[in-house]
Amino acid sequence: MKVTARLTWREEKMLERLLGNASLTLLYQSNVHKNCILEMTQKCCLQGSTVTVFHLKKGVIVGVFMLEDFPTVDSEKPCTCAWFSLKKNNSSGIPALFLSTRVTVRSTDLIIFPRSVLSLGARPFRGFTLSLHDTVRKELELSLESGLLSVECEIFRVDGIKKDPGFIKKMVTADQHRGKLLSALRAYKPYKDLVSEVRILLVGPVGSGKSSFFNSVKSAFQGHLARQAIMGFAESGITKQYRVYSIKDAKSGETLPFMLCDSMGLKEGEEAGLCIDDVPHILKGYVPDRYQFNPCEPIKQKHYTASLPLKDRIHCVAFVLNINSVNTLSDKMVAKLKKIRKDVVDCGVGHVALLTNVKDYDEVLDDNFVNMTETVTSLSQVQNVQNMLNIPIANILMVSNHASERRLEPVKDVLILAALRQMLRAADDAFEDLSLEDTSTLAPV
Ligand SMILES: Nc1nc2c(ncn2[C@@H]2O[C@H](COP(=O)(O)OP(=O)(O)OP(=O)(O)O)[C@@H](O)[C@H]2O)c(=O)[nH]1
Ligand SMILES: [Mg+2]
Repeated sequence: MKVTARLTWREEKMLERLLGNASLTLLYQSNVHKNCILEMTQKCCLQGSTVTVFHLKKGVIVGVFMLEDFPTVDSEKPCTCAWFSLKKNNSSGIPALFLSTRVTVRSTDLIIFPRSVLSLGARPFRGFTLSLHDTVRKELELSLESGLLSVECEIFRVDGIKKDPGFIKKMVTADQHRGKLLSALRAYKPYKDLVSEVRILLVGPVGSGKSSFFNSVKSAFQGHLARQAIMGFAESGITKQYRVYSIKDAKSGETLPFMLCDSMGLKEGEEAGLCIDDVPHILKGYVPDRYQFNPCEPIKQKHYTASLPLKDRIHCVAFVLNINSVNTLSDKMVAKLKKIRKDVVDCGVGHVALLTNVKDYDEVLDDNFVNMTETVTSLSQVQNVQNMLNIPIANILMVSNHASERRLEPVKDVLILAALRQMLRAADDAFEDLSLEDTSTLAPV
């Protein structure tokens, strides 16, 4: 008989993502197979990692992931477990709790320690009941009545997961951080409401990952991979038009209070790539969306005389550099970057450096997801950028864009969203520094 999971497709995908893009296969379901611990263990032991899902009232789901094999009946063993909860219509982050623990299986109970955290009792004709320890209820943000709860239970085999407790802990924590960052960015308001949207300009060498960063930010807010901006490698660069992208939040359907402005890539030579004399015009807001860059013909000053309001100008510039080429940038490229930085500073615009193509991104994040710049692997690149562009370490951000994978990775999302948050902070710092004159809508830049 074919058994269909009660977990919806969407819930299954959320869980798979929580577990680092693993895949789930249903092994046991209490309302189809017997409400019997013996049957449960027979179907689930020796299957590798599992996730046990409890369906409670009002669409609340509580689950526990077990890294090691599901125990056999009448046995007790140490097990790496992670608890989580899912609520209907909540796509941002899953409250999860990591516990390294022990699991005991008896003929009528499945107990996950610390003692009495969970007991699953098969009472004749009454199905399964679940009792959760207060700590678990609190950590999983559950407002359930205490005592025994009737549940339906499903157990899935988890394939494609790293058999490393440290990795599991990181995956679980990453999802929590992702949720927190998303909430913070959704609630973000530019300093003193000086503008309704912060404009962030992405500049950097050809192929450094500017368009990919926009796609990555969009993906994080959409919950699926976005490929709006064209990405790839071409000698003369892929992006030829100036693009001002706004992003919608999939949860609220509303446009977020920032825009990413993608530009043509820089090239070493003269009359190749973005013309650096165009940059001040972009910063001052003169260049319209979809402007076709021409490396041989800079924008003419005389076209623009009137000053534009603050809302139309650029508020933060991100110097986008591939971390692998930071130490080998040619003198000509460095000179172009330095010239742009000077213009940025002269215009009083906030700025950060964004290093892309970071490979060891999940190793370099520590348990608390503190800044990654202290890692030894990227130290020389970070110092180099700091010296080259005179950007403080806190504003040298690192990401691995969603480039060639098929699904979103929570750890990548965390870095991408953290970088975006830092860009907005840099813009706010610059807003705070503006003179009264500058903040008036018609003031000259
Ligand atoms: N692995 C990896 N690949 C990346 C990353 N960022 C970008 N890429 C890849 O690098 C290539 C260039 O990325 P783009 O985003 O098109 O670079 P760009 O700076 O917009 O390039 P131009 O428009 O030509 O200036 C693409 O094939 C991307 O898939 C990253 O962080 N990691
Ligand atoms: Mg591009």
